[in-house]
Amino acid sequence: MESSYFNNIVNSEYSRKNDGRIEYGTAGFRTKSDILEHVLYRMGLLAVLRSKAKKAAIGLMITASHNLEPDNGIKLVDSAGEMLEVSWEMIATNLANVLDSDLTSMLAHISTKENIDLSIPATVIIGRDTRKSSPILLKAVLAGIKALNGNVTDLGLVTTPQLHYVVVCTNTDGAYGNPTLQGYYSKLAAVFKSIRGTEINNGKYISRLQLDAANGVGAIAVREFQRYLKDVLDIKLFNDGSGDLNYMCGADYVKVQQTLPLNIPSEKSVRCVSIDGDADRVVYFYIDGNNKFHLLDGDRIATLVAAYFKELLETSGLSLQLGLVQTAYANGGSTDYISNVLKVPVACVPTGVKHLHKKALEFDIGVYFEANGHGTVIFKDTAKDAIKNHAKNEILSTTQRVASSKLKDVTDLINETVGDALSDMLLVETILHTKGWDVIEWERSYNDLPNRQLKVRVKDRNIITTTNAERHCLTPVCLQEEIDKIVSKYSRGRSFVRPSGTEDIIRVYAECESSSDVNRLAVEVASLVY
Ligand code: NG1
Ligand code: ZN
Repeated sequence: MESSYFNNIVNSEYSRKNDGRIEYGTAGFRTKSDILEHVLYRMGLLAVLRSKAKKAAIGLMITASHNLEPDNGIKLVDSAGEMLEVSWEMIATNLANVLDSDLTSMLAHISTKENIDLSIPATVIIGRDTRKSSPILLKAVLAGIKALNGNVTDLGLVTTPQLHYVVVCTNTDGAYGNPTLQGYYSKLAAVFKSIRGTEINNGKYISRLQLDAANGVGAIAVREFQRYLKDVLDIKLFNDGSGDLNYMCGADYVKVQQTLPLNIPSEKSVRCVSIDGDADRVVYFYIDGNNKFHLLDGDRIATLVAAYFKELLETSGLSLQLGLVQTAYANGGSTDYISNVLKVPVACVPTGVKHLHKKALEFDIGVYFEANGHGTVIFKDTAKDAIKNHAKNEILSTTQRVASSKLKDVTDLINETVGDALSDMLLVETILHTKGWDVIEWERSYNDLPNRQLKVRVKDRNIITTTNAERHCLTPVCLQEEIDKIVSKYSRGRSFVRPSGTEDIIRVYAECESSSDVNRLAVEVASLVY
């Protein structure tokens, strides 16, 4: 069957028109949209094979997340809603780069090597962001899926986490929720409302926030939440899609530039939220009475969430192992706080959600966040059962019972499949509401060390290789020694360099005690890699 099955697969409309190599990186394929059509066609083909291999529905998201409008990209979502299995990343890269003349034989090779039963039906669930190039790329994907007779569920304009959610719900026969957008909104909104009860405000917490949607697809989802939550949470929407995507706005801009996004009114002490172009990252910020900008990033969200879970576990008397996973970009202030004050085990892994997710699976309850605001909480099945059963335990005291059922409700508010800006936001809002905290109280738990990120353009970023969760350079030889020398001059100094997986640059990170020195530290280290 195999050789004939892949006949007529080469489609002249989607022939490979350039020689440049493209790689399936931490965020799938991502580059200028005008050189992506053949890649998207081929990913349509691959998604059908992956679906047959897993005997389940597979997701495809067309997005370039926080990148500017001219870029686009595609990532595959595996059957349990997680990122594509690592061994298939290489298969995807090979398929994207093969000559048209070898496409048929490579598909046959993949299906033999992966032992794929081609008679099994395939389903591919597709989502896309609001980029102007997305419809053309969608057409290419659809052509690929159709060429191998796959079935398609096209969700249209959705956030990346919504696509992950629908894939999981589809493959678990609805046990995780209804596999529709309506299922997504109603599940999260219902839990959010039921936890909040009738008390809309509490203590210093006021149920109002300003949200910068990066002019991306998240704005559509926010409008839906405005409808679902209109009586309990007042969300003022900015950068709602009428301006340029991710241009001087969105979570990445706010995190890296540490400044207000365009269009957000600088109202003193008002909680503000920025999400990115596909709504899988979220950061908070506010302006104080002196017009100073304060950022509450992924590290802050992680510590708030971990502290809350720790409190609920202790109060309910439930013994589950809680752990937190970060990357080298986590602020040293947050890591000290987690280890020394919260006393929650903390692990550091290389950049990229797949690494964080994998490590978090080792804990009963694993909280993971990148400093840029991409993260979530995941639970072992046994932990979820324990939480459910504990809430029903009759010998619990009232305090234990209340904590126990809160723990259960909060679990339902989390999109475990992937970092989800809006589900994370609802979780933060829930915790702040419960504690009666405004954003200033939240910030009080620890001090961030002043920090700076720089991008350096080099000829070949891959000359830099790293180890120890990217915190030390292996090559070029002696580079680490030079970095160490510079860092040792700064009190509480820390700095590292690594090649980006999504842009053709080297990233430089620096932090130290003094805000007036941190720029100098970053520039000194950056000058070593020019
Ligand atoms: P690179 O370009 O490899 O640094 C960036 C982010 C990652 C992750 C990916 C995927 C930083 C420093 N890096 O990766 O955390 O989110 O994009 O989008 O924020
Ligand atoms: Zn994103």
